[in-house]
Amino acid sequence: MSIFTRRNFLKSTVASMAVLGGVAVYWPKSGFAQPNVGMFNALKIPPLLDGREESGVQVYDLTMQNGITEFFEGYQTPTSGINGSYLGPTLKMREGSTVRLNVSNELGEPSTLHWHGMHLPARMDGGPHQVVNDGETWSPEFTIKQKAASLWYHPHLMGKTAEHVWRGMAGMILIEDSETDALPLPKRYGIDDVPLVLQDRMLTRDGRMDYRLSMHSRTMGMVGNIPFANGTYAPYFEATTTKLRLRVLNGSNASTYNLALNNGQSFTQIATDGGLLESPVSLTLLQLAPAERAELVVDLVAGEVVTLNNVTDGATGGGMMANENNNAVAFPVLEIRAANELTASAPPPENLTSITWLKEADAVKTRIFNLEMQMGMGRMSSGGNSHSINGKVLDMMHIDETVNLGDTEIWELRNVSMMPHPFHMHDVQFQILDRNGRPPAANEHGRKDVVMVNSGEVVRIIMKFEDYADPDAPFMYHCHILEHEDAGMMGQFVVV
Ligand SMILES: [Cu+2]
Repeated sequence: MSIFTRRNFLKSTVASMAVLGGVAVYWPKSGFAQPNVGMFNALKIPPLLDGREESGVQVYDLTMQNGITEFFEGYQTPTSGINGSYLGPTLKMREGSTVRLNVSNELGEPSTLHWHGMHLPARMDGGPHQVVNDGETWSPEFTIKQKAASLWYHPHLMGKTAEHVWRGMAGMILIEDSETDALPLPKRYGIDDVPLVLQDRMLTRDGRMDYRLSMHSRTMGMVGNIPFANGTYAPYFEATTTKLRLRVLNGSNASTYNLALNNGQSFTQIATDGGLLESPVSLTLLQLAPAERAELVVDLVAGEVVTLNNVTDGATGGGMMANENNNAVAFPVLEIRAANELTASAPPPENLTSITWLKEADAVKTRIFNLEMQMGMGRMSSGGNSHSINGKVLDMMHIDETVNLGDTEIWELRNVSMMPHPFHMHDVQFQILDRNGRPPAANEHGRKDVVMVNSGEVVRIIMKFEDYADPDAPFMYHCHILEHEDAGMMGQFVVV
């Protein structure tokens, strides 16, 4: 094994094929290619921010800022982050507590911070309507009215979300509750309970991470050729327990990941976007669309090295463009090095939680959302209105849907385009009724705020609108391929 030097780094060829831990690695684009020397950087763990108590409110101070990140030794990459140069702290919150987030903007340009997956008043949501100008501080306050979950936060400025996330602004939010307190799950942050923010980025040969859209990336979404986990390139993690809980977030702009262990062993999914599944689900392959989260428990044997890979086998999607966006490239995501002596962890209990299942019969309305893509060259090159929902691109002055507080509704998502679109809606955690008439897989049978809708698919989701109504402040729904969102593949609903 050779030392990974700046010199052979630069010499590594584009479109190279290498073998890492038995997995062929192929990066089809220009820029840095994968080195063939294994995983050599300790996984960075974002700092945990508990907040400070101020008269019964948990207060978190977050500053959006620019900085320099050295992803590669000797290369200074201009980036943006929250309370740091890249990514942000992991925010720990508790169900029932009231939180205030002081969001200060030192970017030199407007942005926002959106609390993805959070049930909250629309004015506190941090969407495109809650712009934080340079030099200003925005302080939303709300009470956590949902169960334990791994959520996240990221900018959501109209037309700029993709670029701001690409530059590094994102972080995780871990909500805990009395139920998770009582469960024997791994919960020591950074030791056996580890956040894993997966992203891919494209760097130029001088180390810059410019956000530049080609006609292709404008249409398909921006896909990088360098995978990062928590902003770490080629990461390894030294595990000290027989069970490792990974809170995986697909924080990429457009890529879907298909995760599997290199030894072919199964792993256990215990939670989805909005919290615990009712029972653990054993998997050998997990597809994670942009913005989706999954909490996994990986079993380890003392002394072994296991790699979590993005694989091409079994990748799903459908449609002529399904193999875009990293479905067609394999690469290692995280190498897990188990210590020679491991502390024994308890297995995840069979009953993790109970979910109140919404009944189709209780839905007062079904709304249809056609997810579309126009293929005319004129549209594709015209600056981004090739993606739309129900024939419309976002108009921030127009309310697309009006929902009554307390109602249960079914939203029928029809992908009539040629590529998959991960659909996200704000305010609620929904449940998937069916995909093309068939019930969802066991690991999607839980609380969700993002659902992949594959080409040609009809996915029906059901949700209840509770607690918060405001006729003047809309929530958003949109494709979570950030380039599609920025191009207006987004709509607004109000709860009244
Ligand atoms: Cu999309």
